[in-house]
Amino acid sequence: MKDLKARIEKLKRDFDKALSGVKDEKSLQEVRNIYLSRKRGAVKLLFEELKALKPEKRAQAGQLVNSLKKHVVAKVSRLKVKLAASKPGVRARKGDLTLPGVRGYWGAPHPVVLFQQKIENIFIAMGFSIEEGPEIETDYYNFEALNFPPHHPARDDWDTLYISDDLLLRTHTSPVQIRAMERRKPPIRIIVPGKVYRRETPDPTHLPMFYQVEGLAVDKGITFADLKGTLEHFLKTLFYEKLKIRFRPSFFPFTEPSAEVDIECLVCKGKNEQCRVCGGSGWKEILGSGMVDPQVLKNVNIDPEQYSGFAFGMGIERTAMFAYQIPDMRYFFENDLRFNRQFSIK
Ligand code: 2NM
Repeated sequence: MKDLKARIEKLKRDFDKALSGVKDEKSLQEVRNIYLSRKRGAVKLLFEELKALKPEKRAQAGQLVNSLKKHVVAKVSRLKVKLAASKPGVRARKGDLTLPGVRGYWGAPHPVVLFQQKIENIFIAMGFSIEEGPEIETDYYNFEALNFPPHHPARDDWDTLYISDDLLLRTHTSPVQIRAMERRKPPIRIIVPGKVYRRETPDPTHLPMFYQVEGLAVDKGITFADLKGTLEHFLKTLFYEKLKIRFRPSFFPFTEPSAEVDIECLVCKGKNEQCRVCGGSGWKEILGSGMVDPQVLKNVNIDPEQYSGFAFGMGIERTAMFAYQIPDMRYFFENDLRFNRQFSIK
C-alpha cells in the first residue's frame, strides 16, 4: 500500500510537469490520454491492478487511484478553458484597435417633414397657428361647403378617391379650414399641412398621395393687399429676398377673385428657352390663392358683410422638388436613406 501511495504521488508529479509544458489543445489531449485513456491510461491500468488485491485493502487503494483521476480531470479541464480563451484568433477579433469601428444604424428626418417645418416656421412668425384634421372626409366638407354644387363639373378637376357615396379621401386640406371656421370666430389665421389623396398614376410629377399646406386668414378688413403681402413675404423668406414674383388671374370655386402665384425660375432665371424646369417661360407656378368666396363664409355662419378673408394652397413635394432640383416625386416615398439623408446634417 505504501508502495502504491508513492507511485501515485509520482504519477501526479509527472503529470503536473507534463502539463506545464502544454501550449495547445492537441498536446493537452496527448498528456490527458496518458492518464485517462480508457484502454491504456495510467488510471485504467491501476484499477486493473486493484482486482488482485484482497477486498479489505481494495477500498483504500481505490480511493488513492480515484484521487489521481480527480487531480488529472480537474487540471485538464481548467487548462482547456484557459487555452480556448487565449486562442490567437479570439484575441485579435476582440482586441485589435486598428480595425475600423462598427457604425450604428442611423435614420434621417424625412425631407417632406423638414420642408413642411420650414414653411410652418415662416407662418408661425407671422402669427399663424397650425391646424390639423381628418384625412377621410364627407362630400360636404371636401366639396359642398367649398362652393362645389353637387354634380358640378369643377369636381372633375379633383380626381377623387371615394370610400362610399358620401365618404372620400380628402383631395385638399381645405375641409380642415371649413371645420376651423365653423368652430371659432374671426380673427382666424391658420395654416393646414397634411396628406391629401387624388386618383393619379405615379409618374415623375404625380402621386396618388402627397402633402399640401393651405392657409387662411379671416378678419374685418382683410384685402387682396394682405394676400399679396403675406405670400410675398413667405416666398422671399423661403427662397431668397430678391426673388421675382407675379400674380396671375385664375379660378377656384371657393375663392373670388383667384390668383396663381409664380416665382422666377431659379434654374435658368429665364435665360434658357429649353429649360426643363420652367419650359422656357422663366416662371414657375408655386401657389394657388384668392379671396374666400362670400358663399363659403356664409356656409360657416361668418357674415361676409362684416368679414373677409384670403386663402392659399401649395404642394409640399412639388415645391421642395423645385427648391432642391429633385427630378422625380417618387423619390420621396422610396424610403432610400441615401436620398433622405441628403436634406439634413449627418
Ligand atoms: C388653394 C387655392 C386657393 C383655399 C380656400 C379655402 C377656404 F376653406 F377658405 F375656402 N381653403 N383653401 C384655397 C384657395 C386653396 O389651394 C390651391
